[in-house]
Amino acid sequence: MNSELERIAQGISSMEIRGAGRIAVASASALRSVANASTAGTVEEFSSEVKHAARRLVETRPTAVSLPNAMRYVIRHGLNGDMSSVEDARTSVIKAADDFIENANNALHLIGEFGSRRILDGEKVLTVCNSNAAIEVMRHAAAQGKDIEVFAMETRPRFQGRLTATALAEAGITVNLIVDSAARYYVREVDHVIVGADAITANGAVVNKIGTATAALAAHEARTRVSVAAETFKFHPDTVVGELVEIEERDPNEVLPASDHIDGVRVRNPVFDITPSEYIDIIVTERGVIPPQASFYLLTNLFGWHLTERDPWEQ
Ligand code: RI2
Repeated sequence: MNSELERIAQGISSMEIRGAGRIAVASASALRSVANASTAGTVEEFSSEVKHAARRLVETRPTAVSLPNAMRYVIRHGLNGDMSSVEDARTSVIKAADDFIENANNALHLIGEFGSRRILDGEKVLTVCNSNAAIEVMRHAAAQGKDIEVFAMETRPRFQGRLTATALAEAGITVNLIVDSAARYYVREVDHVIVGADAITANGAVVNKIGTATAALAAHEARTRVSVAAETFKFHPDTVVGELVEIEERDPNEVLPASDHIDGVRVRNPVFDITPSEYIDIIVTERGVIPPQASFYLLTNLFGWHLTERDPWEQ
């Protein structure tokens, strides 16, 4: 097993590498390393090594579709066409991985640019977890000289809200760290809820860190706008053919350490929840700002010709 592949796969499973965009980029770079280090003697052997690595990565975390979408991109672009030698195939997979990573970085920049136009000077913003895409929007707004104040939900049990608060404070943004259950208390004070996404379905529902749906529901009640910042590789192609998104449930130890075990009590730890499209105003992507109801069209536009194909790592 390639050691860089194993390091990245384990890092994603343990959440040392986390965030839907980051795990996609890290997985693309893992395939790059596999391609680089391969000693395969034939193109077929090389292809099966790359697909095997993709399967290993896809199995690390089930919810964020960014990861399988990154694998689809690298395999479909990298292992396509005429590859007469292992060297051709290697060059092609490395290029596809590099292209995915470059596109992902460019996408974040464009999302920041587009999303920040929706933020007004003096706005107060509520956010959940630690989303690079959502942070990029807020950073762009601040860089344009808009004076914004952010309320960052701490995001139990892993406290990713602290990462967000740190990043925003470093960007010179006024930031308040709040407990998750204070979302409704503050939502009347804020003008805008901005969150990221791990997966967006064909019907425009957004799967994101647990607590997002509660914040969006409170925002809906208070008539506060909800924006989702997400690269197009967060749109879930399988939902067009009727699949449901699997919600990851992690180790109960993250919520209550085994040493604090309470007899007769089962601890549950779902990581994501689903916000229906009715609670979302816009989704900011690198291809533009869309209403959630346009998700189906975006998905068929992005993946339409592949929808009935099996996943490339299963072939
Ligand atoms: P970006 C994270 O998942 C959060 O749910 C966050 O909102 C989402 O990924 C998107 O993050 P986790 O890995 O891709 O913390 O915008 O479970 O960085």
